[in-house]
Amino acid sequence: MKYWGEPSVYFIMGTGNVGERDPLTVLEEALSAGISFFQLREKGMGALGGSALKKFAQDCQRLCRIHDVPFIINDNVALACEIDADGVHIGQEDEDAAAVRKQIGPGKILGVSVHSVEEASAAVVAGADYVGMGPVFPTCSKSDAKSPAGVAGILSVKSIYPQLPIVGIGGITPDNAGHVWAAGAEGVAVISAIAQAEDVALQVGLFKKSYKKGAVR
Ligand code: 3NM
Repeated sequence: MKYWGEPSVYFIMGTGNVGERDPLTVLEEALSAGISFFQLREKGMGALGGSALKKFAQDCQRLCRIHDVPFIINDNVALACEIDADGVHIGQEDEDAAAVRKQIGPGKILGVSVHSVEEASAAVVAGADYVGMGPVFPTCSKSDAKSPAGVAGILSVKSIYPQLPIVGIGGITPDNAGHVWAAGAEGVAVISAIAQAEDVALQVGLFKKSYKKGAVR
């Protein structure tokens, strides 16, 4: 499994993000179209829990394995350990990153959401493999999202940690992704623009193409 070899389209989804569609069909389409990461983020009203969440997570994991794509779980270290997910992603309000690294061990992927150089430094010290920075643009997918910050944070973290993989997140579409690539991000993390796309495969393809248009490295 390779992680950051090429520009990453990092798809994030929970059962609440796909409207009337079947989330596993959406995931299968996104995987077939070439996403590089998948994060299960089961939040909000009607979110699955307990054995239903575990089963859904295992179904997602099975699809990711077929496509050799890392399967990351948002903010549920116990579930990630129980089903042997490839990694965990946490926010600043979740468990302490160093404690999570200890629980999942050195071989798993740890992602941390950060909003400043200070938070990025702390994430690096705690053993993060990558950081998510956002929201870059306005988003409706996270009720407690901060104000959109554009790509300024990505630029400043990149200037200090050039080797640290960064994924931009928040309101990213194929049309605006070029700004995120141009800032030096390794990936674009996306919920709604893929989960709610009429044609998921086409949309993933457009995200991949946006790299060629946007990157000015
Ligand atoms: N985290 P969409 S913004 C899950 O700023 C999440 O840390 C954010 O969804 C952050 O692609 C966000 O639909 C929502 O805007 C991203």
